[in-house]
Amino acid sequence: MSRIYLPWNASKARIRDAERARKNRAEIVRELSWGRVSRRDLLRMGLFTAGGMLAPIGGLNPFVRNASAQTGVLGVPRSPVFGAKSFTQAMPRFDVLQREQVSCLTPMCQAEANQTLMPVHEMLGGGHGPCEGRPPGPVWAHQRFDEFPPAVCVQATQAPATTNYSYRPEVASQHNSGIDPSHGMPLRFHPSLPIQNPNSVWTFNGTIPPKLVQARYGEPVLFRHRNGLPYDVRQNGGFGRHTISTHEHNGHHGAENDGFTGAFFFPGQFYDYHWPIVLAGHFSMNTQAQDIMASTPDGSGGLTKIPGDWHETMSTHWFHDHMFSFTSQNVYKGNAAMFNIYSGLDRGNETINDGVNLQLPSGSGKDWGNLEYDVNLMLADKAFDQDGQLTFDIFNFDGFLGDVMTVNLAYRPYFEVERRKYRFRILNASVARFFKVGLCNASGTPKLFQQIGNDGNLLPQPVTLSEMDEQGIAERYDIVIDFSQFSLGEKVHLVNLAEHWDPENGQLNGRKPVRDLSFAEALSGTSPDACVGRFLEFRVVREATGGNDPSRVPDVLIPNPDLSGMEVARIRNFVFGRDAQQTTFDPDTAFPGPWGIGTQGGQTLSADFGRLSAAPKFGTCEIWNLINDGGGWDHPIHIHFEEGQILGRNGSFANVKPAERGRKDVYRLTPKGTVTIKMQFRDWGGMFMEHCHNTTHEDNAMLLRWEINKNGDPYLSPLPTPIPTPQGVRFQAVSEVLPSAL
Ligand SMILES: [Cu+2]
Repeated sequence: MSRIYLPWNASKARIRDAERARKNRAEIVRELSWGRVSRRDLLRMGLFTAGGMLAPIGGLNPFVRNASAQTGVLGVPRSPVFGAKSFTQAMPRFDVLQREQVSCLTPMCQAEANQTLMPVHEMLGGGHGPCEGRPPGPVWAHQRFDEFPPAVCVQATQAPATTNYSYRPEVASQHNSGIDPSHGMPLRFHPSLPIQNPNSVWTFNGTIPPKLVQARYGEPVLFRHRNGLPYDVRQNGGFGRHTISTHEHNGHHGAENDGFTGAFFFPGQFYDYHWPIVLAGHFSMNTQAQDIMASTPDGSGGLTKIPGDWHETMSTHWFHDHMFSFTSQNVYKGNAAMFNIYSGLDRGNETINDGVNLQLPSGSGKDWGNLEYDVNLMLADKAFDQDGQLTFDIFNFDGFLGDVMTVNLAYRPYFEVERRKYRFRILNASVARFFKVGLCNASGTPKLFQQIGNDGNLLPQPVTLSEMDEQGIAERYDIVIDFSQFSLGEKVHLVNLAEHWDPENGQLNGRKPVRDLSFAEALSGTSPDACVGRFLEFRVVREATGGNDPSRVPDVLIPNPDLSGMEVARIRNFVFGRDAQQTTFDPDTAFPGPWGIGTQGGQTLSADFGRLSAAPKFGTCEIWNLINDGGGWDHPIHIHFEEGQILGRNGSFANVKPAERGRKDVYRLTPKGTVTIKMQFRDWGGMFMEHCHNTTHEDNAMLLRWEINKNGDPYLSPLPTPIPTPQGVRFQAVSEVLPSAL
């Protein structure tokens, strides 16, 4: 079944049937999320067909009384928006999490997981368990903790929805469309939409706007994530899991800080993530920190040189949940934040002209990290039930699609700008929806802007365009729009041109965008896909503050690291496909498909986080071929820890678009496509993942574990698998090591 939203003129009877079916499906989702029935059970009961449909079996089957269900086509009612109109609410800037002294931490952070015993809530089995959920012992200790003692800490609590009384946009309200942060901000997607129930939405600190962490190279961050979700697994508003694991997306850190899918923690516990924030190559290149290009703001206008390869400087990350087989629900429910990393090159200060700073649009009041003209945008499609509460439907293995477009968790907002350049860091935080973002004026004429970054990395050169490439889930595209090309009072829009509606079967299609529309088509208002068209309105309300725009977009940003001379230790092939097999049946670590990954010509396997599928040797360089099995799907494949460069698409570098010629961490395969990448494995070790970032596919088993081994003590080969429980983490041997892994 694909997710199909009924037309507005659908009959009342059909809408009623659809709503009843949705309620039935929601009950099954609830039973699943409570753990009273597992997806394995549903598969065994024959409720899921090979095609990912809910089979017509009595009792649990929501389709039995609906004739159209027999063809697999069943609508769900469109999400009600309670009369909310587009562009009638201001877009809130991100809520910046406070940077604190490490001495604020209670208890203090430590290299190995804190195993101090605490009483465990009876809903979690009672008894006692460790206060920190990180797996214990030396293998999961923070690597090189003494060498990189945390210089700053950031704390957040994953919590049910509540009103925000401590919103910190870190810009004056004139740079936040007039929003007064001292007013409490209830958790709702628009003033016309109902306030979300506490368990409909779970976010960082339980509030909106989404959160932003600011950090700079050379200043290790300790991120303490507390789990404040309900102890009772059933108190989840129908979807979402109360155990979490937090992945710093594209982080170049030790694996104990990567948010491994099997290293989750429970309500009442915390997990200390140690993000040293070093340049890749820290231990092997420029080790004496002699190159000023490898540098970080010193806090007073100067630079501090740091080791590593400056061509590896990263800028725009995000972090989000990675709970095994619940990632899509948890991220959708609100476990998604952004993380800006500043450096000598990308300083977040547009006036310091020191020969290193690129002076990208940002601001100048602070030494680094100015946000006035540097704006994070989180795009996500959502769906509501008839009460306006956030809803989710897992009975769709193609990919969940919503019909309500949000930016920074606000329904189709507007944002006030000055006549000057702005940087926008655009994140696709959807479950399965791809975007294709373009810019146009009020009359629909496409307008030019510059793409400066891809996956958070500044490109070798900016690329000028009026519409970007498709943007897969988790990809970040940084752009600069120069609003001086517009007049005061003008309104210009970001437009989504990627349509997931499939006219052949009349359904929304979670497999890939079905069609990239022209501006005229997207703006016509006729697309059955409600997330197509204008979604963010820029209102040009002022001249540039100070009368001029000191920011620049240089012709050269960050050249790629030169990998051409690197010896290739290994070529690996990964095939991403359907109808996967499961060869291990560990109830804690294995999950049955339908999606999977075939490694080195082996069979397509569904996820088992106890299985080791690849183990590149520390300090080597490899070429990986990411191959789409076909079937008309796209898969945005994310490889943790190491970013790569695309050597070719379908065998040719000529097929790689200019805006993809930087460093990447998510690779859209395109239908039938193959992407060839080159990567190095250095600095840190441990267990990492590779998976589809269509999180519906990921959760339904298109995920594998790989390890960087032989990094000296305490690394074993392979590592034991952590099995978290509220009473402590136990370890077990790997369930399988693929013969081709080592
Ligand atoms: Cu996929």
